[in-house]
Amino acid sequence: MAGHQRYIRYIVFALVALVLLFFISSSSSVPSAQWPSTKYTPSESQKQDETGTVPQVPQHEEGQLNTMPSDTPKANPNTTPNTDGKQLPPQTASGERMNATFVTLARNSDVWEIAKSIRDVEDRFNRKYNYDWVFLNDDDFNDEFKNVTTVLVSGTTKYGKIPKEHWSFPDFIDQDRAAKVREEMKEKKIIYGDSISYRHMCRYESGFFFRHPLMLDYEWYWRVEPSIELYCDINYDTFKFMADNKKKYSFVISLYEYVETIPTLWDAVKNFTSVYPQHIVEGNSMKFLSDDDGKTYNHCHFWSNFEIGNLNWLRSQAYIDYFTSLDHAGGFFYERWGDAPVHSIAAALMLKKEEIHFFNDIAYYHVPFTHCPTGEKYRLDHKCHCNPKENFDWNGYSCTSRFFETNSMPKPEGYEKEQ
Ligand SMILES: Nc1nc2c(ncn2[C@@H]2O[C@H](COP(=O)(O)OP(=O)(O)O)[C@@H](O)[C@H]2O)c(=O)[nH]1
Ligand SMILES: *[C@@H]1O[C@H](CO)[C@@H](O)[C@H](O)[C@H]1NC(C)=O
Ligand SMILES: *[C@@H]1O[C@H](CO)[C@@H](O)[C@H](O)[C@H]1NC(C)=O
Ligand SMILES: *[C@@H]1O[C@H](CO)[C@@H](O)[C@H](O)[C@H]1NC(C)=O
Ligand SMILES: [Mg+2]
Repeated sequence: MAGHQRYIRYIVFALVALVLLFFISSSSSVPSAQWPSTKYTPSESQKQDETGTVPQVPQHEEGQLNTMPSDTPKANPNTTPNTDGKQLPPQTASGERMNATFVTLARNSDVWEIAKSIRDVEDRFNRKYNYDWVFLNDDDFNDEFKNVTTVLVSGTTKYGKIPKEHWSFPDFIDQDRAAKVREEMKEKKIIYGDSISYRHMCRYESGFFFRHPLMLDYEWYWRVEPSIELYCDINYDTFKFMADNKKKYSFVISLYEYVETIPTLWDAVKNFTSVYPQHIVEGNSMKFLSDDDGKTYNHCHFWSNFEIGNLNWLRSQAYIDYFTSLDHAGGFFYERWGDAPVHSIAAALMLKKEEIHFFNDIAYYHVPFTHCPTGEKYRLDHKCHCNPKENFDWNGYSCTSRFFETNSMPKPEGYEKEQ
């Protein structure tokens, strides 16, 4: 009998010890890991929105059931580190930062799809550079959107609302004519053909995002859309590359535009060039756009859901005159002009051809196309996880071959195998 009681006492004692241990270990998870948190200026590590309020980072509550291992590594005498002579992952890159930001136009409902994009951009690039991220929306961003994106971005996040006059019909647009076009495009099943918001989006990306007050603080931008993927490590500062090599605009995927969305775009461009011949640069990339020296447009464009570019170029008188001229032609509403051909034609005619860069090394996906870098060695060295068979570059619908020819550049080694 006495032995049995002692046995129960042991069990009770063991249970109490276990409960104590549980509370000690779970409360140690409250301070979150500090790696990598170096910011280039401490004052900028605070996240702010336009009104200057600082959203709190959501935290685990004390005593919350947490069966995950603690974030803070503790020395454990019963184990040895398994570093095997290897270095830990590189921390934040040293050196100067460029005057640059990521920029995303999104709705609150895009939160989980942009979260995936941010995760990829951070893992492959920005965790080492901690660049800022500007989010723009025609509506107010909600707390969920701000909370989720704030914790994912390693730099400062900023949230801007688009002024109404940049996201509505200009007064020179005939509403009835625009409505009739949407009806016709719907019948013809043209993608986004009946959408008003998509047209506002294309016009905003064509002519306004770079003039938003939050964007005026920067010289360089990298545009990121929801649901994109990055497939390789990017181990250098792409903004610095642009500056050092005198680049103003860049792309990873190029293709032919749907003709139905831009029937008179080229006419409008020709009207612009005849009024403003001074804005057309010598040594431009006309050969990329036209097979007959400008008479007709071949519909080639750089896909603008990815862009790294120079904001001061977009804010230049030349670009503003170009956008204003196209805007008054009405094609954002009477047709369905996309910001991709609008940006591309501007870059091809108003920049020197050497100022446009093809980032072969940025492996990228936006539905339905993949850019997977040509060259096996590069892919292995940069831990790429894209299937080279899915690379779109040398496909017949891609204009990237034409870009190489325009610039008399040799195509990357091994490209024939990917055609
Ligand atoms: N705030 C806002 N963003 C939009 C709207 N429509 C599209 N976007 C954003 O504009 C970009 C392009 O839209 P998306 O649906 O990806 O078009 P697609 O890539 O051409 O199919 C994405 O970053 C979207 O989040 C809108 O009505 N409001
Ligand atoms: C976002 O964070 C704020 C501040 O911590 C918090 O009050 C709010 O409940 C959070 N909202 C959502 C939707 O997560
Ligand atoms: C960044 O660039 C913008 C636009 O050119 C400029 O107004 C701003 O002063 C620059 N900021 C810094 C810190 O150089
Ligand atoms: C180009 O200009 C001509 C002459 O002013 C005009 O009739 C035509 O509608 C314009 N085309 C476009 C697409 O704006
Ligand atoms: Mg998209």
